[in-house]
Amino acid sequence: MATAGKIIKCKAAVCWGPNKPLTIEDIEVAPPKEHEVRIKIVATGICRSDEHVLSGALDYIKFPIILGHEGAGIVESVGSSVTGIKPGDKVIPLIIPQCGKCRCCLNPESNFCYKTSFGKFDGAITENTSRFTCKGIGIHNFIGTSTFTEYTVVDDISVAKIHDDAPLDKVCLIGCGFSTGYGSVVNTAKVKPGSTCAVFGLGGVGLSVIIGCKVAGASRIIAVDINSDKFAKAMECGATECINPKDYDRPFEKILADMTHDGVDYAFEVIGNTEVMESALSSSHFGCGTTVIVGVAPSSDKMSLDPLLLLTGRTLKGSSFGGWKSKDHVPQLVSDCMNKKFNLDLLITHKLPFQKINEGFRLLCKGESIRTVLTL
Ligand code: COD
Ligand code: ZN
Ligand code: ZN
Repeated sequence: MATAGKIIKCKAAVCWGPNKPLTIEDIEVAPPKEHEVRIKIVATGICRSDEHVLSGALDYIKFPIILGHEGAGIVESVGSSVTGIKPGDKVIPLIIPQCGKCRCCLNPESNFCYKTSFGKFDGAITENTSRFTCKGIGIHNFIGTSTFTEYTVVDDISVAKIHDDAPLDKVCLIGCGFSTGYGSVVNTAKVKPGSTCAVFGLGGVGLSVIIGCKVAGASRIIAVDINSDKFAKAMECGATECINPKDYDRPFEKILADMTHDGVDYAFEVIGNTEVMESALSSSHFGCGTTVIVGVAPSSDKMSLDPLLLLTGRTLKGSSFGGWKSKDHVPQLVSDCMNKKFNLDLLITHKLPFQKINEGFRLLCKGESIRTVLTL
């Protein structure tokens, strides 16, 4: 392409610090170096951890930064030594890379990678730099992705090539929220047909858990939230019943035990609340129940756990990015979406032009949207 090897000037939403609206700025995006890929972003979802940075909840983030980690686009150019990806390819940037060589990548049971910045958020791609500048100031990258910009540069281990006909304004959700929830069911819990599941928290990720439980053939999917406004959407996604803990004055695990002959087969915590994690574990059936933690609790919060719950046959697990090995599995998830194995339209409540990004955040904060997809 004519722009290959050159600096690209384009628009990006820059976050200058917590609790400030994003501003659309003219930025410069440097060409990709060795093992890097420059991508024209076409669509991006606004996901929960973008909002956590904006509200100041993630205090280790470095500013200024370009947020966004749930995007899809088209490769503009590639740096040297990049194989398997070429200009014109449709791609999804990956929040967890897959180098294919480290101890985690070589373990078929793990979807982590030594090269991940997930959990350390150092604001850089591999070379410890980013390719963005604005008004002469270097701008940090977010979890190796940064999708709130017309062009971004990512490491080649942090991008998956997807089907040429993939609808980018839908499959962008596969970059984080959908895959996180859905994979926690099919990979981490390995829900079996006919089982009983409880899903705590009905945001975009929790609804994706419900979609996964339905695909896995669960016969009961109990959706739990303290906000009953979330129930209609949960039923649409496949929940078989919805309950609000606020409607009861007994410990919630007792309510669930009564409803399910002593507990559920699978419980999912999709909020990030340690008390709910404890309640989810207690709601699972002795001898066979599995609980999966999907929500990320504030780092100061600790879970307290009666070891007897585990000793008597319950399993407790955690799941990031749904256990998917990112580079291997994202293309398959995109094909599954195109083959209508699941319907991402259920999660997309709003579509806005990129310039209205702050409106998208407002909708998410107020709980009025599940997902807003921005098109660039
Ligand atoms: N009991 C029941 N429901 C509750 C409770 C409670 N005590 N507290 C809150 N809820 C409900 C809320 O009403 C809401 O409906 C739901 O829980 C949470 O919804 P959202 O919209 O906040 O959540 P999601 O689905 O967009 O995101 C959930 C996560 C678990 C991913 C998120 O909150 C999280 O933990 N993010 C951590 C950051 C991270 O790294 N995530 C991965 C990349 S985004
Ligand atoms: Zn996310
Ligand atoms: Zn690796």
